[in-house]
Amino acid sequence: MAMEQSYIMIKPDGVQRGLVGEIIKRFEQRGYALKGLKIMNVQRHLAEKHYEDLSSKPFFPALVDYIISGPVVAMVWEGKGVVATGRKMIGATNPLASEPGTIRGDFAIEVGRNVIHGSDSVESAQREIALWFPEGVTEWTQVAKPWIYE
Ligand code: RTP
Repeated sequence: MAMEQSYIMIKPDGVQRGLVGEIIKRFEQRGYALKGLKIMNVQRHLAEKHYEDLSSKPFFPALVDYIISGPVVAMVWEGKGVVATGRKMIGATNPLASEPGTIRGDFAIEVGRNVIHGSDSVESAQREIALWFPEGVTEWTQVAKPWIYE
């Protein structure tokens, strides 16, 4: 049975601030499996496509400039409920409203520097994974599965 996948991206501020290891650690320790991982500079058209639903928002130009301002770490994480749980682990869009213990609640202050992206639905995840990983992701079996799932 195919497991749910989410597209998780450490934004340029998260990379520049050295939070890559901390963020990967949180998803790994939760029990999720890393199926795709790369660091990359983002072309403007890819950032615009990723956030196309927000293209009419006043903050859209600043958002695109932010995403292309430095390398991002693009990831695919897999596991039961990873889309919704990933969003909980990330915290509210506005870091000041994010609970302590969440990634944004522990590491961010402003909405325009909120460190990380996570897909907001299974459908968005499928679209985003196809967009960011056109080459596909890595197939492997998490041997620890029986110790994570009953
Ligand atoms: P993301 O897509 O990055 O995971 O964030 P999200 O679902 O929590 O929030 P969304 O509404 O999709 O917004 C996408 C990103 O746009 C920036 N933003 N800036 N200045 C503003 O009012 C504002 N609102 C949103 C944030 O970087 C947000 O993560």
